[in-house]
Amino acid sequence: MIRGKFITLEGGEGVGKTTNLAFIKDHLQHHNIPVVVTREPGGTYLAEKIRHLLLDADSEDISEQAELLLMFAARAQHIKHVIEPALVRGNWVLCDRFTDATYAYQGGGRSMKASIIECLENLVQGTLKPDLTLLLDAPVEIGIDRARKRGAFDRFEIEKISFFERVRRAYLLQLELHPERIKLIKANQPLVDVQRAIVDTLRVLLR
Ligand code: Z5A
Repeated sequence: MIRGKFITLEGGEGVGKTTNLAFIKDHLQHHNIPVVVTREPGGTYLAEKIRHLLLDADSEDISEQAELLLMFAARAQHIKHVIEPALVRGNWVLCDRFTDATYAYQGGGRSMKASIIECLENLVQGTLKPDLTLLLDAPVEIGIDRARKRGAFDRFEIEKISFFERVRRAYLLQLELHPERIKLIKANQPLVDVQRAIVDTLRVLLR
């Protein structure tokens, strides 16, 4: 059985990850590719419980270390029970956020050291890395404006603009560090143009 491909979608608030996840799934299925769609934090029973704890805006103050460790605890479950088995079955995995989000939010947003994140990445993932990461990028105000129209805010969405500016910069740094894996998609253009850029980028994997 040929191992499936692992595709992740990344970007700040409201850049269109969820919207485009559905589009990519349809596009891959149109090419007769079996796809598993999932998200982080989450994707398994335990990881979804951890997600709930992490996003709860009424939670007690969560320390930066606890937040980071919970992200990786959820990821360990997700890899073991969903991602790795699907790839081994030959399915492609399409995941809404993965470890680049940790570098962006805990590294950039919370200013935690990249070397600590890297340690946990190695521990939890071993050699597993996405084959392709689509980084949807837009000015912070545009994404926040889109996301906040949806109503109630989670524990991340209540952060200040400066937090999201650091997140965006950290994502762009990841792009600089891993240009072979991460591809930039400009998300501040009409959806039809965003999706055209996504299809162009996916062509390499579909060959
Ligand atoms: N997190 C972390 O800190 N560390 C980690 O390691 C991981 C995660 C894995 C999970 O939230 C939170 O966990 C996240 C980071 C943290 N922080 N927050 N907040 P999430 O991923 O579930 O949710 P999110 O980031 O808040 O995503 P979102 O706000 O749902 O945004 P989105 O999925 O990118 O956008 P969307 O829902 O597809 O689109 C938003 C609106 O814009 C919607 O009405 C669309 O119709 C519209 N839209 C989309 N594209 C366009 C274009 N091109 N033009 C116009 N309108 C558009």
